Amino acid sequence: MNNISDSLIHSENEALKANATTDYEALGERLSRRGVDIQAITDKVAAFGVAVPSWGVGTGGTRFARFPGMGEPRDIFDKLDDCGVINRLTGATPSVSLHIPWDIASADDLRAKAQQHGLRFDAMNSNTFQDQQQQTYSYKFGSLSHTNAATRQQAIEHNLACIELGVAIGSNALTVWVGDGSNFPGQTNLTSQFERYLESAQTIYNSLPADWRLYTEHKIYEPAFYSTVVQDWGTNYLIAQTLGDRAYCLVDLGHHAPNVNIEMIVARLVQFQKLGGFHFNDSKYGDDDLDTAAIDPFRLFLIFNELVDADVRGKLDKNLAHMLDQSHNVTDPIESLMQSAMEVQRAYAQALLVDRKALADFQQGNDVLMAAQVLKEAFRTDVEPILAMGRLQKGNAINPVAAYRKSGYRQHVAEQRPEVAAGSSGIV
Ligand code: AFD
Ligand code: MN
Ligand code: MN
Repeated sequence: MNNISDSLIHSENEALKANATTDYEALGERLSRRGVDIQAITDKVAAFGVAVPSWGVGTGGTRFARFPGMGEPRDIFDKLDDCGVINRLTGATPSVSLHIPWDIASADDLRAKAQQHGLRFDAMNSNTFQDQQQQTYSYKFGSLSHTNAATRQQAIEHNLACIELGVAIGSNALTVWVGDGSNFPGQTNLTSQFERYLESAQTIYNSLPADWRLYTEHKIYEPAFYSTVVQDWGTNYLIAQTLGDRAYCLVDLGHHAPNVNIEMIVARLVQFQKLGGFHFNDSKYGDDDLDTAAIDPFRLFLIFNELVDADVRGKLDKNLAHMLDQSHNVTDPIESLMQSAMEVQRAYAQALLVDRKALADFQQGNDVLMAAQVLKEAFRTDVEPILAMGRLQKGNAINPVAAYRKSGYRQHVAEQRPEVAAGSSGIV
């Protein structure tokens, strides 16, 4: 259970309500001068949710060390309690994405716990980048693309088991990320390794229930440092094309080379109907898994600008999977995930404010400066009153982090959840 009571949220909101309303009305007045109806934007943003990764509520680590956090969840049920807190306060995270085998439990128990918090299950994530106890074949040299057929088969069967559990808990998608690749030139034949991957992935795809989707996630490097089988969006697109209609590319923001134009990748995948969804996070250098928009909020805005542009043209897939994927080493994961979910909503709100007609006209006339300014004007708008009012109207907290701290939830669970010993490393 969690101790975020309705009365706590109510009393916290009472204290903030007057200012929130004044700010909202002031922004509403400004936006109406631009012909924008603030309530229409508020409704869209408040209805926009992202899935929380179950692994995100634990304290992560780096390749060097892992420092345990206070009151870390011991199992998937504790994790779901934490996810319940995030959604209760923000109203922005109605679903949870499970990682198997980390989160294995009985389907009935999972469903019951999720129901208790009003949560749904988003995409299932398989794990063939680590060896599990009692596993026959090692993934040291790969999984779905391993040279040994029996190892590939074991990895395939693991994915099928993920689907089976997913069906039982109401999920409808499988996300596959593999660490397969090579560390030295010559270690692997790049072509045959990809052939083996495709064959394995096809077998998994062919077993998908009719209403399921398969998301494959590309990542430029790590844990393999010379080559990675699914290293970029081009390869990812080839996979989705090869497998079939229900195979889509998942874009994790941290999985590209520095300075890559991610919004353009998004535009391309949308254009060719292969964008499956996102893993939102942020990074300075590599797959840093920092809080969403912590480093480059403008980039997140530009990604949402592409999504809204596609939506306006009637080209946006309504079933896109929006998920967070972050690792927290020095913050309280619940606070970071709440913050990130709200940052995603913020970028969406800003993108909805772009004057699309003006932008199209400036683009058509090659008025570069003004076209850029149209985007900047939307990005510069402080949409916090919209986000806050959306939460207030839905009965969530105007200021989720403040309400969370006031609740004493972390101290409360710390009493029930003993500290987990510091492992050697804890990369997730
Ligand atoms: C990886 C991927 C991913 C995967 C996770 C494992 O981003 O989605 O499931 O880390 O912790 O880098
Ligand atoms: Mn990811
Ligand atoms: Mn990652």
